[in-house]
Amino acid sequence: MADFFDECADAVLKGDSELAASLASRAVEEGMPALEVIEKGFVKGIREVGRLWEEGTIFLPELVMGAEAMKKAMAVLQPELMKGASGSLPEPQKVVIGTIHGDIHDIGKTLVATMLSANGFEVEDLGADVPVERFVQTAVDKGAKCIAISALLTTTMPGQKKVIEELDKRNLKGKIKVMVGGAPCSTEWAREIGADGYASDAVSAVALAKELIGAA
Ligand code: B1M
Repeated sequence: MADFFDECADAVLKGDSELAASLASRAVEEGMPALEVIEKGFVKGIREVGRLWEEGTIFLPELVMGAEAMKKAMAVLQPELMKGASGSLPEPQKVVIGTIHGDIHDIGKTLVATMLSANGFEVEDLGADVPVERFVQTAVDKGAKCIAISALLTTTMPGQKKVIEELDKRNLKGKIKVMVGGAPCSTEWAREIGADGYASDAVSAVALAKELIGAA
């Protein structure tokens, strides 16, 4: 399957949305494991796009085209992740998830949201560029015990801390758990801002959410 994963990565690298979508469809038709195809193929491609952009080999239009190709593939593969849903929880548990204010990166966050749903969580996905207040208010309104905040920019990471400060202001810190994730985040960062945990990918995000709500 390694060659197929390379083809998927290449389609994103070329910014070829049509090819990315057709490879994703082929993966579905041939019954390949969707998460593996996403992570070993398409995610590898988009990270390489990011690397090339950072070193100045490609420019913003190519970054945008890579992201579009990635999203087309994800649209085909995400329903498959739900079909493979294995999980149920002892009782219904709600998680509020979103990408923090100022940050429009939503591919990883959406993947995490899908995996949480597939594993039995009721997920309230607020999308991207979500104001601090909205995370907290939604968690209160929906009775969620966990808020999951994604940040992909070093400049937007401090927003994750603001959500925790807002919970603290309302005496909700510890009652509503906070997990953080996204490429620039880390366990150290989570500790520094007083978050309850950090997850590096969608699978560990599910395990962490279960641990935080006491269902692990
Ligand atoms: Co942008 N971008 N981008 N970008 N982009 C990065 C993040 C960057 C690292 C690229 C680079 O320099 N190499 C860089 C940030 C540098 C920094 O902060 N120091 C960057 C920049 C600078 C920018 C702009 C400022 C560029 C500009 O306009 N000049 C701009 C910002 C706009 C804004 O947000 N205000 C911008 C825009 C864009 C696009 C719109 C073109 C597009 C986003 C499209 C979209 O998401 N709808 C884009 C993309 C695609 C990227 C890269 C290339 C790929 C991100 C991605 O989708 N990865 C990215 C480079 C990189 O990350 N290496 C880059 C795939 C995804 C599956 O992985 O999101 O990491 P990821 O999610 C993982 C884990 O992190 C984890 O699970 C996921 C699955 O494994 N995870 C969580 C994520 N969230 C989680 C939450 C959790 C738990 C786990 O619970 C809380």
